[in-house]
Amino acid sequence: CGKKLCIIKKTRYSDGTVRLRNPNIELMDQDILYHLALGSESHDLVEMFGDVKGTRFESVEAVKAKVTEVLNQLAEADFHHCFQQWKSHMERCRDRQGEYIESENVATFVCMGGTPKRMETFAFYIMKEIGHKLPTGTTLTDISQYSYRYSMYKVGPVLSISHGMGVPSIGILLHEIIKLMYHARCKDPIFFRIGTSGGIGIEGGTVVISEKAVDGLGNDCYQVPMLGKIVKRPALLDKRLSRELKALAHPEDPYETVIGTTMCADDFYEGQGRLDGAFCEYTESDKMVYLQDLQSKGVKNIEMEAIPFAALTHHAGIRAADICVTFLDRLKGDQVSTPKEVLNEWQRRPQELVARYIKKYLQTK
Ligand code: R2B
Ligand code: URA
Repeated sequence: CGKKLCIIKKTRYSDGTVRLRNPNIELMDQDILYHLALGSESHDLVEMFGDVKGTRFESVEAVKAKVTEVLNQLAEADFHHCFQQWKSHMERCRDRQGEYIESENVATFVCMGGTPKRMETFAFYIMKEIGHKLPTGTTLTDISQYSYRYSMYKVGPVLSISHGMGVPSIGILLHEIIKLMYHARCKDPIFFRIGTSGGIGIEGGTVVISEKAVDGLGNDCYQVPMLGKIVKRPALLDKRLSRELKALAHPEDPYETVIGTTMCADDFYEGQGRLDGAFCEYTESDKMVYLQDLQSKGVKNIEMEAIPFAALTHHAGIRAADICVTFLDRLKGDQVSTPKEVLNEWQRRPQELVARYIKKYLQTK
């Protein structure tokens, strides 16, 4: 618990906004979020993403005046608490070149999934679910359309973003989205990956909430070669968030929702033990031994992004959950042969669970 507090202190300001673990960023004149087609100077990221309702102070003096006013209104007993708040405000003022925003925004929900289409569909769906109204005369547009890399939609406190396929693609996106959270001063962000996967010993259409991520060698950390050496970062997901999501599965849902370990592969074919790639140098029985071994270790599904998703969000002190539907049972085959319409319906299942979470969260705030 002490360790958790320490990570939160390292990664959060006292108001819940993200503190970057990279001292270089605040020394830069501007930070270009290249793959999102956004920049900290070219765009007003606070205005676009911060959902800030509150007072904007343009100088340290203005903050001081406000704090003095508040202090004057406070009883002696509150002084210590207020002083601590003021200190952290001042710290942020220095960090952010004298500009301070008193923010009152609710949490930001960052939902990511593989394809631009799925994330566009999710954006429209969540808009209906949370009853969000776009300003008159506007439509939902892809904020990152000119990056030609990822798609991003914003629906009130929800961001719906595509991450592409595989570890490097989601890794790049996570760096830029975590920096976006910092620049935009988003409070208490929660990240969800709503994805697809291959199940192990479970029926197609089952929803798997990952409690743990392992790579193809069984390691539960993200290993990144940096400056010629391997750096390992623990791939940890938020256990409480997984349990909260599981509790939102309805008994009347026409499918199962389970919690388990997720294996993150670096390839769809040989990396997941398939027999139907362009190459295959093992037998069907080798494949079955491998998959059954995974199953005995509690692996419920195989996908391609869980490790960097878990590790980078954890490193940033951001609560995160990976929720994937399974498209097939890998103990029964390799080809995804279920009709497209059925797969489309299955893909909505993790979205429904996340929508239930967001709705519940917003209702209790
Ligand atoms: C699931 O599906 C994709 C491969 O088809 C990959 O992005 C993943 O994790
Ligand atoms: N995505 C994967 O990575 N594997 C599958 O088997 C299905 C979807």
